Amino acid sequence: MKQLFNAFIAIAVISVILYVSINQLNSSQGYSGGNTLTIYNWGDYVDPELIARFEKETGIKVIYQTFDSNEAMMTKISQGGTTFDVAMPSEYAISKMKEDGLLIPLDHSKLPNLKNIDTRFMDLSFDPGNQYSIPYFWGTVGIVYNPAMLNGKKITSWNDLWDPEMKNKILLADGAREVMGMGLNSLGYSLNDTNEAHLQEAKAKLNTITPNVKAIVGDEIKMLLANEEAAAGVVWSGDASEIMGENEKLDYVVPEEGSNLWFDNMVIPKTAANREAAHQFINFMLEPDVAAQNAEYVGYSTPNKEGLAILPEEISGDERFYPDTETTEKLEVYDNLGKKMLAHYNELFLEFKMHRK
Ligand code: N2P
Repeated sequence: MKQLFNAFIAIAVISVILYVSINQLNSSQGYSGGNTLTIYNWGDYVDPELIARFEKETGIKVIYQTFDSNEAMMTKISQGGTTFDVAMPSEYAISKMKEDGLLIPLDHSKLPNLKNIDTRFMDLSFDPGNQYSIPYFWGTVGIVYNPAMLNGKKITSWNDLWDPEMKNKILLADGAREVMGMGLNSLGYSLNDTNEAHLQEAKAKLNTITPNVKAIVGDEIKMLLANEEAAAGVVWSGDASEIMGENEKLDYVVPEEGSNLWFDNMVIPKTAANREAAHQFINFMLEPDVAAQNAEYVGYSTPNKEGLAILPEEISGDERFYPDTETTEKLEVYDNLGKKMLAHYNELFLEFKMHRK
């Protein structure tokens, strides 16, 4: 009996030690649920002043981490290990994360500012009823270019980038869907195409653009283009707007063969430790003045109707970044192609990158 009692005491002591050290580990990494909020967002995708304002208004400490592709973000979240309270995936990633059970349904009663979002961006097919995600930014993929470095030439199509005169003058954003989409669209195929012959044709076509590609880069693409280190770049619209703010010689075009229309929404991953604060943060980002300040800072297009109304006309009236419904209807939203096809797109993109070496 005494032995049993001793064993019981030993187990109890070990459990307490384990519990305390795990908690210490969590809080030393800053990942305890307590009064902290861990946000996982794209690089350069929030005005840091707004994070400071949220911390001041709520007393919640924000831990801010970044990713540079939906694929990297999904891998990290599905591995668990790190607790993220709010993340900002794009639509096809949201659909996949929902499927994989990685998201929690949102409590709309805690998001009264949802009324500020333009209904055009609500209830889209990747998340009916916005059960799991709330609009953050939206935009297109296109080409930012410097006519002064191209003898005044105007770029209008993806195929212009294959022109031998573009030798070593192009930068590409480091995204599998974006680059594969460019290859597919340039051939007249859908950027959601899953036909193997079309995909191989797109990759073979991409290989032929290699001499024109100076580099495939992340967020530094903005600095390189603004500093005229390259004449053209395949970028997300908001990056283009920021670059053009730095260098007025540049222009942005959504290629005539078609391109991508995307939506980045805020979600709460299943592993969130502080769901209450996560809702508080999402609601804060939906305040009209917050949404407007954030849009002005990052250069991306806000889905917040009330926020848009207080932005200067030179921003809200710029059709390159706020295209009307007629224009956006001609663009394609990425479908969730499923695990296998997504992996195949990544593989083909990687092969293209290797081909450059
Ligand atoms: C910001 C990246 C925005 C990603 N640097 C568009 N989905």
